[in-house]
Amino acid sequence: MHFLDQAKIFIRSGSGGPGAVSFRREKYIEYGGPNGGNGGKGGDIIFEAVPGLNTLIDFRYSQHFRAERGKPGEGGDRTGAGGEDLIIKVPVGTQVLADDEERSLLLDLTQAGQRVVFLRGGDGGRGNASYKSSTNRAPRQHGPGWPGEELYVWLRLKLLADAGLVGLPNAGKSTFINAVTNAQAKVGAYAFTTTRPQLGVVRHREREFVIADIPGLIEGAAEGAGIGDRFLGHIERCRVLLHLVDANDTDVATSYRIIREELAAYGAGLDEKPFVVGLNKIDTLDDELIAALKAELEQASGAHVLPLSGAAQIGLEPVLDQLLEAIGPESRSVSADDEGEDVVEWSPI
Ligand SMILES: Nc1nc2c(ncn2[C@@H]2O[C@H](COP(=O)(O)OP(=O)(O)OP(=O)(O)O)[C@@H](O)[C@H]2O)c(=O)[nH]1
Ligand SMILES: [Mg+2]
Repeated sequence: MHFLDQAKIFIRSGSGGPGAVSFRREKYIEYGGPNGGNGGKGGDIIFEAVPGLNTLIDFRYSQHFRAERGKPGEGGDRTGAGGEDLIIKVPVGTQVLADDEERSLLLDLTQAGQRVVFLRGGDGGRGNASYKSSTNRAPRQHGPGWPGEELYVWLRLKLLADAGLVGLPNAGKSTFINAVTNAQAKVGAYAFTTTRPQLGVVRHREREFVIADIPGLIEGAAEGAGIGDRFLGHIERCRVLLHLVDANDTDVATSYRIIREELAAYGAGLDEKPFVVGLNKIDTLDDELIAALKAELEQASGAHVLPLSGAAQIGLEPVLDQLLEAIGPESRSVSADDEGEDVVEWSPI
């Protein structure tokens, strides 16, 4: 697997700094009294969803995240400085899951810019000044600081796209996303050119929506054939699927069915999602053959089939119209600088 859509990480918030034990000592003041300040609060572990990221790959290299501990209190009633928070940046669509059998969902980061304090840093310990009482005027007591929290969690990415592209390898999915969006997906005349999901933003009829291009599926993908079907997790949240069938395949109906069966085998309701079927690469065929293949595919799918060519840019508008209609009036909002198209220089901290 060449893209990483899940990762296990260790996180720890900072412990609080210890309170100080200190007494005021000045030349002409006897019994100056306790003046040890409290320790500082430990840093929090914060998750932030940032746009423009499509993979958790960076978490392969850094897996341990510790926020700073609070500084100790000091004499002169000075409170220790707080430890710095640690902000972990993840792609929009990242879920934080517990490291247990069920992988229960702890946090779902669905909005760009969303920030959540996940583990709070420990409070600082009390300095000896705060223990002063009428009966104990010179306490040597102090608090050690409260410990931070630590946890192993799983990060899982489920991209947030409105429409997802499915099809056999070489069906022309990446060529299509390149034709209708700002994405620059790799295209190749060999199977599994695409090994990591890619998002592109479509601007159509004064609306915007996000399409996800994923690797091709082959028969038996659910059992691990090809590169398996785990990446289908990325289209679980799409509102509509665009199923592309290569018009040059020996039997377009079989090509269609293989994918439908894999979607059903994967589960998660993928085979119940609204879908649009496109007969792709029609630039290579004459009208008569196109009509015949369209009819065959319509019979197999029971759906209206749209002939198109991503490479020759034929029939793209009707496909986008259908996708927009299925997405409905409210597509997920994307701002101009939130296009998620290319790889940005990025590190998780
Ligand atoms: N004639 C023609 N060729 C196309 C068209 N679209 C794609 N191709 C060619 O088909 C081959 C596969 O295209 P890709 O866009 O990489 O296909 P894919 O579905 O993304 O393939 P995988 O990523 O391997 O699953 C490339 O050689 C493309 O140039 C089209 O509309 N017409
Ligand atoms: Mg591709």
